[in-house]
Amino acid sequence: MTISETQVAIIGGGPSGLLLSQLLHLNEIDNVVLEQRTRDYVLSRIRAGVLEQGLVDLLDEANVSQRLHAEGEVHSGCEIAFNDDALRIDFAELTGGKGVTVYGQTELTRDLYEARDEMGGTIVHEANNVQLQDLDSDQPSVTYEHSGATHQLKCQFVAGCDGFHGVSRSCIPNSVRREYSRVYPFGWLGVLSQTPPVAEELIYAATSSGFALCSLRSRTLSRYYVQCPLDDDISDWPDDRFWEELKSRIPAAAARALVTGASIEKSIAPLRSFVCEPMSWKRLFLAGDAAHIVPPTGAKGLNLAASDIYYLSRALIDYFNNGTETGLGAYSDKALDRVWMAERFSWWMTNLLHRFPEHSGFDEKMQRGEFTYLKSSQTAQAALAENYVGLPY
Ligand code: FAS
Ligand code: PHB
Repeated sequence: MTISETQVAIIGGGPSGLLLSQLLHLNEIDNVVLEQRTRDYVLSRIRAGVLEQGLVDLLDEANVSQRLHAEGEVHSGCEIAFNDDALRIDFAELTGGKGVTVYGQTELTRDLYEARDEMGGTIVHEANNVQLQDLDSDQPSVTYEHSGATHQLKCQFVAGCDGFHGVSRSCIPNSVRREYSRVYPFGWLGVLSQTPPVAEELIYAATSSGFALCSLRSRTLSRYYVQCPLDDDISDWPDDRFWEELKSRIPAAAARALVTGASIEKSIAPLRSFVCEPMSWKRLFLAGDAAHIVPPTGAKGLNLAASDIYYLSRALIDYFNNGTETGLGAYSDKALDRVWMAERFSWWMTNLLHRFPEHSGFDEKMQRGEFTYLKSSQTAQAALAENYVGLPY
């Protein structure tokens, strides 16, 4: 077994782990990222597309936002359509000038990898059988297998950035860990197509046959979603069927303007709300999807990972550079306050816009009433807007 040492062992080379690694390195805190997959595999995943200003600011701080500013699109509003009715939510007017930036998580992850390479960061890909040891001591470590050998990485802290299916969360003892979960009775079928976006801004559409979302990655690359049954498979959705279903769910003008094309990526994602409390235990700190999951309706998943990393990076910098443990002790409560507000918003948007199989006529009337109230009230629109652009860190 080889033995090496670092200050912070980061499990997971997705956006959470990479952003934390970059911020710590910029503050001269030694760290190693252990990622179970290859870099190509990580970069092949198509996920989020909407960045809150807080995340953009953090990427500026991490010195990885050059391409984001050159290629990302700042959006000052979006459309919410409800069957034959529609409403534009004017983020800028309702939040004193705030907006969101549309830029793919895949590109953000690529930018982070390139920045880590430029700084000589240590990222171990295909790190298998990662195991966290002695978290309740002042000498924790992580063991893993790589290139046919077993390795031990001694550290002072472990950051669990290994996503929902990672190993870190379960290292918090069952007697300590509390989990809250809701699984939604449908999924999102997502398609990426090399076609011009159907509209300048995102369109969230609710119809009696289900939800649809028109999003984008650039002026020539579009991202679309339709709600689908949980037991559907992408083989049930040839491109022609997808495009016809999308057209039937979006406003007529958008359906007429829609440019269809071959899908270059197609996947079905399940929807769930999930939170693990606490988000830290002894020398282990969870961040991002390792600690929480939101349905993508509110575009909060990646953005919540960002606020976790904002709090955790500052706490670790304070510990190593200023000798204070206050931030580490407060991390879980601080992060969870913002997590639960984003969970609420994502749950609310999902309940407003989706067709639930078990819904009664009354439930559908409640959805219609919610939309009619939203359309009639600047206050209600401002509440949606301030959550969508991102609550303060
Ligand atoms: P990630 O899951 O991105 O990264 C965790 C990393 O840890 C992965 O690279 C994984 O390989 C690695 N890992 C796992 N187990 C490990 C182990 N044992 N050892 C070492 N490494 C390990 N959010 C939105 O805002 N909008 C969306 O539209 C959206 N769509 C999504 C679609 C899908 C299918 C999924 C799964 C998520 C989606 N999300 C979306 C949420 C997503 O963007 C996450 O919030 C974001 O990836 C969080 O980043 P991380 O916390 O880094 O977790
Ligand atoms: C996306 O572009 O992938 C996207 C945008 C907004 C969402 C979810 C996904 O709410």
